[in-house]
Amino acid sequence: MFRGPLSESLLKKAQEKDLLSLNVVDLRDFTSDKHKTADDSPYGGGAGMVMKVDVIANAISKVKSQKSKVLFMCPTGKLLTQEKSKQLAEEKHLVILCGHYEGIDERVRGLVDEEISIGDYVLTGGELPAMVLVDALARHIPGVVKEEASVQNDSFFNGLLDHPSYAKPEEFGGQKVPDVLLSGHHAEIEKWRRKEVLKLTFYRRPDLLARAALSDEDKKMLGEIIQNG
Ligand code: 4G1
Repeated sequence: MFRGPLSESLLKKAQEKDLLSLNVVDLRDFTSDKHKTADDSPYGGGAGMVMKVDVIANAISKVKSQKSKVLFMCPTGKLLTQEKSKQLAEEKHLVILCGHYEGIDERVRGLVDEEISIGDYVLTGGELPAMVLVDALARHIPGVVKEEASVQNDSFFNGLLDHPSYAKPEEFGGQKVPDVLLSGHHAEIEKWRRKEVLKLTFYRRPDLLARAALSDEDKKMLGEIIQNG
């Protein structure tokens, strides 16, 4: 579940360039019995198994150092945001704990610095959420994304959605590329894009717009958008 995302694309290149180093740790290597038992049935009975706190404590203590921050991917965590991914990219060393299939002993919470969730849906494990977190934070490490402007201009850099983009052909299925984009008029293009950003965010994600820092020019454009329906 880790090899795929980590050995492709930007994350692969980031590791090759030593901008980022990742180690996958198998909890079974931190068990103490010959069967390598990492889970057990819950006290009080019931279905499912519980990941053992002693195994996890052993693993964390061996993997972490003074400079580590220990994260736990779990549904009870705080929702991952762009802001949080940026913060975590500043950390020297992260240890990311993931559950799999089952619950985890409640006392594990005391072993971690922060609990993080990527959203409200049931998953089979925290592995993919961990990869989502790594992907989001890697983009903030200088050199990982080729063009710095690409990180800065990204949707969500300013908390809004992205403007629409077009490439050849000029017409597809009766849909034409907006004239302004073919005009070569840079200032007009920027103005059009900003208006599209505001329009799209207003209609699709008004919650984002409510929290965004808007300029006077933005507010004027929004007024026009709302007036024109
Ligand atoms: C109750 C979702 C349980 C799931 C409520 C987002 C989900 C880790 C995440 C579950 C997980 C909801 C995440 C659920 C996750 C133990 C192993 C927990 C998998 C597990 C909404 C199963 N972001 N889920 N429980 O999915 O780890 O980080």
